[in-house]
Amino acid sequence: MSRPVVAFTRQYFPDTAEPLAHRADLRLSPADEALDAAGIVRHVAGCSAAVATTGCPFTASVIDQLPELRLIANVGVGYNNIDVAAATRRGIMVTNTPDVLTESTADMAWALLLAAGRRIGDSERWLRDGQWNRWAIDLWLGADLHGTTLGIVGMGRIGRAIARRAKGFGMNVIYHNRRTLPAGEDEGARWVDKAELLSTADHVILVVPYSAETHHIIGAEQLAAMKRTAVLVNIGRGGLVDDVALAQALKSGQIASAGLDVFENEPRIHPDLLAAPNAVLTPHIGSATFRTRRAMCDLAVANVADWLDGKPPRTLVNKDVLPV
Ligand code: 8YV
Repeated sequence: MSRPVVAFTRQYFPDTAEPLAHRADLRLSPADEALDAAGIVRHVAGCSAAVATTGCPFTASVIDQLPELRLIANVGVGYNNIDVAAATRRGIMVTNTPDVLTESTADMAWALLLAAGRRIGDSERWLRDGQWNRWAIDLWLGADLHGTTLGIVGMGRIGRAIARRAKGFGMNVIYHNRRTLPAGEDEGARWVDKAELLSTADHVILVVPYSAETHHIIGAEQLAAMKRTAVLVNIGRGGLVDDVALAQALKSGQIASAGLDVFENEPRIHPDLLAAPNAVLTPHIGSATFRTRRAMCDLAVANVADWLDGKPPRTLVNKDVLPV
């Protein structure tokens, strides 16, 4: 009997695929750039499992063109690159990599909040440009974080880890998520509706999954509702924020600054954001630590191994795909 073929749609660590080599044929990614939909169809054709990641589009149409596919193992906790409903209809299992990236992504939210609040980006550029030839009492003044109110949109695992860190900064934490079920109370956070969060938080962090429902949850109207001294951080997905409206709000001083790890059309960044001195921009590196990225790859591969063993993958997203 022929061995199952597992496709890797991106280049991961050189040894990532090794644990599967004795039980499956491996089709490694030919290039380090992202494959588009047509590229994925070509690369994954005939494979029964694919290891994917953010930016690898497994749309309904891609899935329809891959009749042999049984499993998509995403390297990432978010899986908005996959049409899970279409996969489920076709009986394809979808897995993600929760938990292993929670703490490093929460760290990154704080890195961006601190960098944008305390003007690390623009003051560093000024120093490197050789402009540090004077002192003034009001040079590079930034926002206080300690003792202020932090608003977290999305109180899942990463939101809670962010809230835990806020304790050390003596911050008051409010949060909003769809459910009013206790989610952040253990962290001393208080649920408020979105309007209250935007108007009362001194700083706002977005860490909610992206979906049609959360598309542009921050646009011109919401930015206008925020404090003019506020810092906005986005470590969720680019589509949560209307980048054009944000660039405008940064330019007009509607909000003080932003720390962004994700963008609407990444890796293409809106030129007005690139031009905004009061934005700290990072290339989607929320989970990018040595330990975390390894753990994510290991978990994705463990999901494929579970499936090869005939077991339900350990972090299956669409549990309704399993036979009852
Ligand atoms: C990764 C992420 O950077 O987990 C997620 O949802 O967006 C990030 O951790 C990404 O999946 C790797 O491409």
